[in-house]
Amino acid sequence: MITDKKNQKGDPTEEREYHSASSGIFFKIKSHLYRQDSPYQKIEVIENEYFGRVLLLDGLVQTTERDEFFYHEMLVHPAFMAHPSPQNLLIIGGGDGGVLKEILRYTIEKASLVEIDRQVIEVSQEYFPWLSPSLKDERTELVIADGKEFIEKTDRKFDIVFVDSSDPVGPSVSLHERDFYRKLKRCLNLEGIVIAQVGSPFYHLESIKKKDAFLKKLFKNVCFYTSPVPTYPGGSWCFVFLSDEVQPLKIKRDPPRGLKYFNLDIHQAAFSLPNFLKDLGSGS
Ligand code: AG3
Repeated sequence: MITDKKNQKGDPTEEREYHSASSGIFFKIKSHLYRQDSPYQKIEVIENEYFGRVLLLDGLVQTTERDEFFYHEMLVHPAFMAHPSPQNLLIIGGGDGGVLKEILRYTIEKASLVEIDRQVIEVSQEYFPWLSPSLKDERTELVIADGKEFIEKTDRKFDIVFVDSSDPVGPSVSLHERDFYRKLKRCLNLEGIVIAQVGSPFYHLESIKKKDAFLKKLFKNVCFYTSPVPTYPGGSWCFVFLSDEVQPLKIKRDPPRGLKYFNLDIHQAAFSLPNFLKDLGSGS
């Protein structure tokens, strides 16, 4: 995992994220809109000619104006296709509001968003206003807390939990560990589903393999799926669908109208995996 310090080197008119020690992505900075250290991480918003506004946490690209829909639609809609009656939803992380925006397209009772860093929410409301109106929706409950501590304490149960973490560095580390998923399972209703982003199939395969090994011991159905996300390492991203009762390809409803990426053909295709992701357990 490439850490923050490397991103600071080089041309001040560019924002760079290293994906390996010798490769990565760069954005020419049209303007620097925000740069501050919160108690948890460095938060930056830049303006780029092509991608529009770009949000970075500790130097890692989280979302951009131009390509946010790939990630947010693909984190949310697959689970909504499969769950029989999704009413109570939990988002761990996701302070920018993008996941919430997609959830609120459905008729639901309540969506609770648990974000550790209040400043991420405030910055997103100011600089990504198209993502964050969802934060003010009457079905939304905002909780400023550590995601792991929240699930340790709560006795509430949810139909779907979305883990919209950053990479396993900084404040997100615990959200990638076995213990977190073990505790998360206790917060699920009978037909509950957990969806989590698990990284780049190309750059983070070892960490995906480790997750696969412990997740298989916790959930009956451990189904990885992928989607393009142009600005994330490798351009293709991996998610996991976890459930004891629900299977991802048994479709229960149509997607909402107006999506830019997701449809039922994409849903079907996303769970078809390349060989190197298919048999994670067998090779090593
Ligand atoms: N959360 C996942 C971001 C992972 C990006 N990793 C990276 N650039 N190395 C995104 C939050 C959007 N709501």
